[in-house]
This record gives sequence, C-alpha cells and structure tokens, in this order.
Amino acid sequence: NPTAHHQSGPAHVPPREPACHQWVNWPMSSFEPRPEHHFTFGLWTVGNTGRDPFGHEVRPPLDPADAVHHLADLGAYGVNFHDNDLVPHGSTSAERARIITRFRTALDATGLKVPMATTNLFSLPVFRAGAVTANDPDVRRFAVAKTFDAIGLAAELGAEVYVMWGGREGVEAEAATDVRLALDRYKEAVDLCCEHIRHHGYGMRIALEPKPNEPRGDMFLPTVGHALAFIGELEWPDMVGLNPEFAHETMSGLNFTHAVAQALWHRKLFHIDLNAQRIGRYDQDFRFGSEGIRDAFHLVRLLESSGWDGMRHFDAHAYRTEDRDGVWEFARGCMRTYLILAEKARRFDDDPEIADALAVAGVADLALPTSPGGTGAEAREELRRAAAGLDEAALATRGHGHERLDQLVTELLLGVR
Ligand code: GCO
Ligand code: MN
Ligand code: MN
Repeated sequence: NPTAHHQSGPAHVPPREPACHQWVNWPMSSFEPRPEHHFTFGLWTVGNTGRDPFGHEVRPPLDPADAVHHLADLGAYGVNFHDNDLVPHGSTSAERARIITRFRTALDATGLKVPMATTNLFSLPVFRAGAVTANDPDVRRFAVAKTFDAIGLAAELGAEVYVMWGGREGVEAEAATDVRLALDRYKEAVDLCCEHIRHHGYGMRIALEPKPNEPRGDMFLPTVGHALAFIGELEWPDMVGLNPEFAHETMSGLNFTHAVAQALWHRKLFHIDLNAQRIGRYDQDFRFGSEGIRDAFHLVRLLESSGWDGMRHFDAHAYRTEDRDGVWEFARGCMRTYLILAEKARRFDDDPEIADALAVAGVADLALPTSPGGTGAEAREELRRAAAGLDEAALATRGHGHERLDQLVTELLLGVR
C-alpha cells in the first residue's frame, strides 16, 4: 500500500504562525536592488540564449563566472543553477574541478551566494519518456544517481534549498503511463533524495516545483495543490516543501497569489519562482511584472507582509529580441519592479482612504473566530443562539464596498495616489 508507510501526525509539526504583517524594513526610495533584498537568478535565466521551438540561439552562451560578476554588479544576492548549467554533462572530474574553482573564485570575489541548486532531468535524450517516473527502471536509476550528484554539487557550493522540477515527468500518450504507479515512483525518488541528504548531513530542504504542461503534454504534480497533497505521503514530509512559479499556476488558469498564500499557510513555501505569464499562452517566462501587474502587486504584498524570509528568485528570461545589454536590463527590471511593488504595498497599508475601504469590507474581521468558544458542545450551542438572533435580511442586503476598494488598488498602481 503506497499510502500506509508513515505517520506524519501533527505531533512534530511546529504550530502554524498566525497571518501577520511583519514588514521587512528596507529603504525603498531609489528602487536600487541590493544584496539584502535577497534577489536571485538562475544561470539558465540570464544565460538564456533565446532558442525556442521555432528558432535558433540569438545570444552567445554566457560564462557562469561572467554571470556572477554581472549579477553582483546589479545588486543581486545570489545565483542558482542546474548541475549542467555549471558543469556540462560528460565533463571529466578534472574539468569539473576546474569549473568549480573558477566559479567559486567569482563567488568569493563578489560575495554572491548559491542559495538553491537543482538537476537537469529534462534535456538529455535519455529522459525523453520521463526521468524519475520513466517506465524503465534503468532510466529512473540514472536519473536518481544524477540527482544525488547534483545534490552533492549543491552542498559543495552552500545551497540550502534543492529544487525538484519534474520537467519530463508526464505523458502525451495517456495509455503509456499508470499515474498511480508514477506517483509511487515519484515518491520513491523524493524519499531517496531525502535519505541521501540526511545521510550526508547536508541540512538541505527540498522544494517541489509544480507545472501543468510543457514540455510534456500533461505533467505530474501539475499545481501547488497537487504537490501539497503529495508531500503528505512522503517519508520525510517536513523536509519537503514547494517552489511555486508565477507562470506555472497562471498557465493552469489559477490565482498564483492564492497558491502562495496556501503554501505559506501550510508552512511549505521553501522557495519561489517569479516571472510573468499570460493565461492561455505558451510558457512565457517573461520579466517579473511585465504581464499581470495587479497580480504581481498582490503577490509582493503577500510576500512582504508575511515576514517570509526566502529568496526572491527570478525564473525568467529576456525577450528573444534582446542582445546582452537587453539581458541585463531584463534582470534589473525584474528586481526594480519587485521593489516598486513592495513600496506600493507599504503605501497601500499607510493610505487612510484604503484603510477606510478595508474597514468597510471588514477585511480584518476574518481574523475573528466564528466560534470564539471553540468547537465544544457549549460553544456550538452559543453559536446557534447568536445565529438565531441575527437579522438575515440586513446581512443579505448590505454592500461591501469592494468596487471602491478595488479601484483604489488600481489608482495606487497607476501612480495617482
Ligand atoms: C521551466 C521551469 C524551470 C525550473 C528549473 C529549476 O518551466 O522550465 O520553471 O525553469 O524552474 O528547471 O528546477
Ligand atoms: Mn517555468
Ligand atoms: Mn521554474
């Protein structure tokens, strides 16, 4: 029975912190990114060469050490990578050592950190029918061993979060995979990685990254909700959380801010991939805030007011139209937009008219328990008595002022307040 293997009772789960407003105190005025803002980029993001399914590369490859220097100049905190972004697949151990030394020298010179790393389990032809969920056990063993190596590389460079994105875990021909078995094997792979991390004392946490499709027709763990439920079935559920991505939930037509809020609520927001995406389009990975600016605002407001201390990672790339200068404009733009939206979020909280609209909408009242006396028999009776005395017609006819509140958000974002 794949589900009867562990006890993850609430006993060892830390108590949920109440929804809070703990603003990080950043001087915002200049919107200049600085390391303390904890912005990170993947080597694959600023290093994106513009290749797409229809066209060739338009930019030359970017040397990882150059990426480190440029990102540090721009005020980023860190850089993340897939194993093969840094060490090309098939490198000898001598080449590997030389590459890592060169990369480390750049990190030491700039102070840039490596907060997260991951494995490329999607580019090699061997993963064409899946990696850790391929039907073929040999392919799965190859994938898990590659992941162990990548976890070692991540640890070597100080990463505290290890992202697992199942780029090829999925199917086009529905009859070719039994989804329940695929989930057994997915769980097995995550359990193996947790044991590997524990055995070596790496102290790393794993963040699963859901995505509905692309490159596969349908991918396993398609949304944040699916992944949260999956974590409950793992051997080491406390070691595993989420790396939700703006584009991925948006591709599913879902509200990304709600997905992040629920991940926070479950204490499972371990990392985040920020970018921009329009519903119904291909996987766009645009500059943060370039589409869906209102969604981006609500997201930043959530992250900044929740006291979440994770990395603000951008998993995005410059438009294919851009040359190298455009790439750095892109990176700067992601960070500036985040800082501008964080400033807007503060203003939102300081604006007396918005405060009034929030009061009319009763936003703070959601924190009041429905049954202040708890769930016991007496409290339930008390709730009944209170309900019996209510004026249903009055409750049903009153307006909530959401139009005014929402328009105030628009006006704040359009810069007229
Ligand atoms: C994608 C994914 C990837 C992952 C990366 C880290 O849509 O291609 O978002 O960029 O985030 O592979 O695991
Ligand atoms: Mn993506
Ligand atoms: Mn991503």
